[in-house]
Order: sequence, then structure tokens, then C-alpha cells
Amino acid sequence: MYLSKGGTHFQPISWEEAFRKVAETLNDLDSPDEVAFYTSGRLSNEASFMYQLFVREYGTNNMPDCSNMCHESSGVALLETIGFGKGSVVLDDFGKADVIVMMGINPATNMPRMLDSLQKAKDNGAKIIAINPLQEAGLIAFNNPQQVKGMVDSVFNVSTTKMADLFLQVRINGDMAALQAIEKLLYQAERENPGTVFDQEFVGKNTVGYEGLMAHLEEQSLEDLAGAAGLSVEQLVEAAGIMQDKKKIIICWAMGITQHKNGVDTIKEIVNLVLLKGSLGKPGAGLWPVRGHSNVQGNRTMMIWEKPPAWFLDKLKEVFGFEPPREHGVDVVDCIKAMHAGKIKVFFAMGGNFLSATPDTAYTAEAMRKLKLTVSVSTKLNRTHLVHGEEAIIFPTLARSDKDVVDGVEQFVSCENSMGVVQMSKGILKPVSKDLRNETQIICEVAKATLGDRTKVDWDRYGKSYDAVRGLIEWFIPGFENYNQRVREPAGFYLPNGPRAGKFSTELYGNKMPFSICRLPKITMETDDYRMASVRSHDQFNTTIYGMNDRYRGIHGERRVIFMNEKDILDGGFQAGEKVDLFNYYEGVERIARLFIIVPYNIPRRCTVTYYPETNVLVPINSVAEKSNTPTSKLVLIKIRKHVPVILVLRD
Ligand SMILES: Nc1nc2c(c(=O)[nH]1)N[C@H]1C(S)=C(S)[C@@H](COP(=O)(O)OP(=O)(O)OC[C@H]3O[C@@H](n4cnc5c(=O)[nH]c(N)nc54)[C@H](O)[C@@H]3O)O[C@H]1N2
Ligand SMILES: Nc1nc2c(c(=O)[nH]1)N[C@H]1C(S)=C(S)[C@@H](COP(=O)(O)OP(=O)(O)OC[C@H]3O[C@@H](n4cnc5c(=O)[nH]c(N)nc54)[C@H](O)[C@@H]3O)O[C@H]1N2
Ligand SMILES: [Mo]
Repeated sequence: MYLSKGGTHFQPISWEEAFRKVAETLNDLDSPDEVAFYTSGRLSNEASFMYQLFVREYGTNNMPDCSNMCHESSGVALLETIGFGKGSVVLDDFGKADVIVMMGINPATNMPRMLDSLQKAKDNGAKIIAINPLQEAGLIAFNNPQQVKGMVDSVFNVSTTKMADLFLQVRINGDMAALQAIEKLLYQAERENPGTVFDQEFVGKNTVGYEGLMAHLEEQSLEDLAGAAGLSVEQLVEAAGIMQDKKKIIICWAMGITQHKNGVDTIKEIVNLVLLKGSLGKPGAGLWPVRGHSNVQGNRTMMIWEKPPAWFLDKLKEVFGFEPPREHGVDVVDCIKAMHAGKIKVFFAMGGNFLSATPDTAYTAEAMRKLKLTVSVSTKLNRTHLVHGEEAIIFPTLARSDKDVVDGVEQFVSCENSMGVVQMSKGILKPVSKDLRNETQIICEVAKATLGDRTKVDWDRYGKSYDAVRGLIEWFIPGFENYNQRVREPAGFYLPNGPRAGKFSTELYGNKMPFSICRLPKITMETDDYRMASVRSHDQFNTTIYGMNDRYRGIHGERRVIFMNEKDILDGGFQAGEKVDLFNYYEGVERIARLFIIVPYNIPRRCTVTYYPETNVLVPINSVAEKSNTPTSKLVLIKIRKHVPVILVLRD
């Protein structure tokens, strides 16, 4: 579909014509860095590899992706501490763990399959600690979907299993303080009975900075830490008590941890605790950043990355003979700013819904409307298609659930899950239209049209055969030996994982892993400020809203709601059910989200929760995590006032 300059409607256009238009615009720019190539985490390994190959031969590393808004903080923190940007846990570990800590995750809605592993862990005697400002249904109690008909049921269902042995209802972003308090208590116990609490052998052999961390913990006051966490000292003593004599601990986390200003440091604090307990590189223990999109981890393995390592670029040059760009590209937030400043002129999206998923919706929309051309390769129409550049193109593509037949032969692709397992993915549904093409074909055609005679890559060959693409991947990416053969095994195969195997290697400390000294975040709140976290409801997958209910939280028929503590409602002079506007002034700019209904909820004082993407308008573009540049979607300060109706006067 094509929208011409000044046009009011998208019109059908032939594939060839559309490829030509994209190519013309891309070749007309002053520099390849005037284009950004976004990726949402659904892209298969095969399409991802060809996509980055095209983008780098075209000449830029501007490859922002949804990871930048998701687990980027995890990647950065893990790379700096354990030397490996992914988790270390496999499914089997859950059955062997002594303690499982779940931080900032709503599993019943977002990772229902995880409940099965947790049940196994519980059956084998593991203790579960949940840390969350909300008592999410799946954290408190659950029915195993495999054993009980239907799905997880509400907390009130009598047949549910009690899930968390301890629930710590932290204040929003109180996690680092809670972790430091637990470490401090464990340190006190270790001093009383040396060698019984920490794994001193592991610490001595594999880490650096133990003394520094202990000195740092000593300086902290337990009461202050508890206060910052929004917990009582007794609760923290109970948490430390559960872990004290245990050696096999798994810590899992998701968006409640990563999307904070200090997200990277909170994850480093998680690593501190795991290292002190020697809970890495052995069965039943480890670190698990629970990923979202089905192949977001695989996208990064395939080098969809704005900061590609030098060895990979060297290899591109060696194998293909083109000079890949060396300068790092833009991530999501920097991409929006560069579009706003007129430095990026074309936006190409492999999936996703950039406008709705990104922060500061009004600012991002302004940025997108300044572009020359916006291109989306999409399975579904969404808001991003309507907020476009001078010209816009939509390439309709097959979904992963669709049958993918090329030249009469059924094909399959492959993906990597968050435990590093690579498996085949084969669609079975009849595509909604015979005009759809698969993503790899689209990429190869765009590449061919754009690069023309100057390309060094046989795009026709790769566009027709995923086996050929997998052959390329095998050549480039470590761990993919015999890819074509191993991917055909039903269970797939594991990628190599140093930390899991007990082989540690970090950039700065060789075979040792550093402890990190993390400072508590300073959050200055005015008397009428509230902390706001924007989360998913049950009836949505990211920006796709399927229904208006959030069943486990008891919300029905409405999404524009704000969860507030009952006492805050009273103190603020509000009432349950009242209509309010949410707003803030960050760097002197007023941002408003109008017409929300107050819902009294069990949530810590001065903390509120709303749904994403409705409140993305309130997340300032400059409010990002240190080091990972991830928007702080889980903590934005807001003020609340009674709703003021807005009267729009329409003129012609
Ligand atoms: N059905 C469904 N499944 C999905 C998705 C979906 O939209 N729908 N999205 C997918 C994607 S891309 C992702 S990344 C994952 C996301 O999965 P989650 O990370 O579970 O997603 P969120 O709803 O953002 O909620 C995070 C949880 O963090 C808690 N939280 C908020 N602030 C804090 C805090 O400061 N500290 C702590 N400890 N907790 C906090 C919230 O109460 C909530 O329980 O799910 C994936 N799976
Ligand atoms: N305030 C706030 N903002 C957030 C978050 C939050 O918790 N709070 N979470 C962040 C997170 S964790 C993430 S991952 C991002 C998500 O950001 P995105 O990945 O950009 O958003 P999605 O809603 O998953 O994208 C859905 C669109 O992708 C397209 N699509 C779906 N499947 C396919 C496919 O197989 N191929 C192709 N080509 N297209 C496909 C469809 O057109 C669909 O409309 O949002 C982030 N934004
Ligand atoms: Mo995500």
C-alpha cells in the first residue's frame, strides 16, 4: 500500500513499484545514516540476519529495536558483570532450585507457561519470593494451566496453590534497596557463622570486589534501606532467612526492574546477591531475564544491534568484501530525537508499532511527521501507519503462524527463546491473502532494488532459501554449527552459555566477575507527586488491545484507569470512580493524559499504576535509564487533578 505526498488515502501498489520507490528514496539521501531501520522482536533468525546484512551493506548501524525499550538494561548489566548479556537458566533448573525470586513480573498474564515451571519447583520444595508493588494473581496463588482446565484463576479460587512463600510489596523502584537490605542481613549472618551463608569458595575463585561491597553494605542503615524499599525490617529479615542457608537460588526479572532510571544498577545488585551465594554455573541456580517478544533474544544474536562488535564487522568485510559502517547507530530514544531534529529522514520498520510503543507519544508523532518516507513491514495495521512521513509504504507480510511456501516448497524459520534454545517455527495457517510475501523475501527485494550493481550479496539465492541463509548464519555466529541439521531436531538445540557452564570471562577482569557498588536512586517528589508505572493488562499483547478486561486484577470494560492506594485517594481529596487527568512538568514541558477513572487498589502509598500505551504520552523522551537508554516506563512522576472537559472547536 502506498500513500503519496499530500495523499489522503493509502492506495494499492505493485510490489516491484514499491521496492523501486523505497530504493529511490534511500539512494537519494546524503548519507545512509539518514535512515533508521527498526525491528520488533518477532523477526525470525533468518530474516534478522538478512536484514542486518542489507542495512550494513547499505551503510549504517542505525538499527533501533524493541529491546531498547525492554531488556536493554539486562543486557548491559549482565555483560558488564558476568561477561555475557543473556540469562544462565534452563527449564530444568527450576526443578532443582532451593529458592526462586520473581521480581517485577506478572507471570499469569505475560508468561503463563512459566507457571508450570514454578509449580514443578514448588513440588520439589523450592521457596518462592515475589517482589512487586502489586499482588499479581499468579504471584500469590495459581492453578496450573496444564493440570487444571482453563487458565490461572483468581486469588479467590479455593483450589489454587499458594504460590509465593513470601510476598514483598515494594514501593515502585524500591527493589535495589530491598536487595541491599537482604545482602546486608546475609552479611551479618555470615560474620556470625563464617562460611555458612556466602559461598566463599566461589567468591574467592570467581569474583573481585567482595571487600568493597561489604564495606558499602556496612555503611547502609537497615532502617533506611527498608524505608526506601517501602518494606518493614521484619519482612526483609524473613526474606534473608529464607535464603540464608540455601545455595541454589534463581532470580528472574522483567519490566518492573528494567524500565527504571537505575534499571542497570538494580540488575547489577541482583547479580551481587547471586554471586555472593555462588548461585551461578551450577544446576538449580542462576539469572533469568524473562524476555517478551518471541524472538527478541534471537534478533540480537543475529546482530540486530546498533552497537555491533568489531569482530563481526571485520567478518562481514572479510566474507563479502564490502566496508561495513563502524560508527555506532541510534537506539530507539536517540532515533526519535534524530528524526525530530531532521537528521534522520526515512524510517523503515520490520514489524512493531513504533508510535504507540515508544515514549512521549506527541513528541514522537511530531518526529515521524517530519520524515520524507515511512515504511512498515507489518502483519496488522496499527497506529504507526497513520502517523507517517511525506510518503508512506506498507508491505503486508506473512505472520509466523502462516504457511510459508516458496516455489512450491513449504519452508520453516527458527527462533531463540530466553533460555538460549534455538527451535524451528513453522506456520500452519492459510495466509489471509495470496499477495503476502515473507519477510526474508521482502528484505532481499528491497536490498536488490536499493544496492543494485554495487552489492556483493546474492540476494536472489537467500530470498528463496532459508537453508542457504542458515548456512550463512552458521558461518558468522558462534554456536550455530550444523545449523541446518540441528534445527530440524524437534527440541532444537542450546546455544553455548559460558556462565551456565561455569566458565566466566569478563572484559575488565578476565575470568573474574566484579561485584558492583550501586547507589540508591534519589527520587525527589513534590508533595502532590505520585510514582506511576505503566503496565500491561490481561487483554493486550503490547500495543495490540484484544479486549477491555484485566481479569486477574478485577478490571472490566475499561482501560483508562489509575490504580491508587485508598488513603492517597482520601488525602488527595478524590473519590473512587472519579474522573481525573494525569499530568507532569518535566524539563518545563506539560504532558497530559486526560480522563482516567480512579480505582482503589492494594498498592503502596504514593504509587500508581496505569496501562501502557495509553499513558506513554506522560513518559518524557529524556527520562531514560542510565547506560541502557531505556525509557523509564515503570517510574514517571505524575500529578493528578479532577478531570477538566476539553471542548474542541472544529473549523474548516
Ligand atoms: N499476554 C501478554 N503477554 C506478553 C506481553 C503482553 O503484552 N501480553 N508482552 C510481552 C513483552 S514484549 C514483555 S517485555 C513481557 C513483559 O512482562 P512483564 O514484565 O510482566 O510486564 P508488565 O505488565 O510491564 O509488568 C511488569 C510487572 O512489574 C511490576 N512493577 C511495576 N513497577 C515495579 C517496580 O518498581 N518494582 C517491581 N519489583 N515490580 C514493578 C508490575 O506490577 C507488573 O506486575 O511480556 C511478554 N508477554
Ligand atoms: N509505557 C510503556 N511503554 C512500553 C512498555 C511498557 O511496559 N510501558 N513496554 C515496552 C516493551 S517491553 C516492548 S517489547 C515494546 C513493544 O514495541 P513493538 O514491538 O514495536 O510493539 P508491538 O505492539 O509488539 O508491535 C505490534 C505490531 O507488530 C506487527 N507484527 C506482529 N507480528 C509481526 C511479525 O511476525 N512480523 C512483522 N513484520 N510484523 C509483525 C503488527 O503490525 C503489530 O501491529 O513496547 C515498549 N513500550
Ligand atoms: Mo518487551
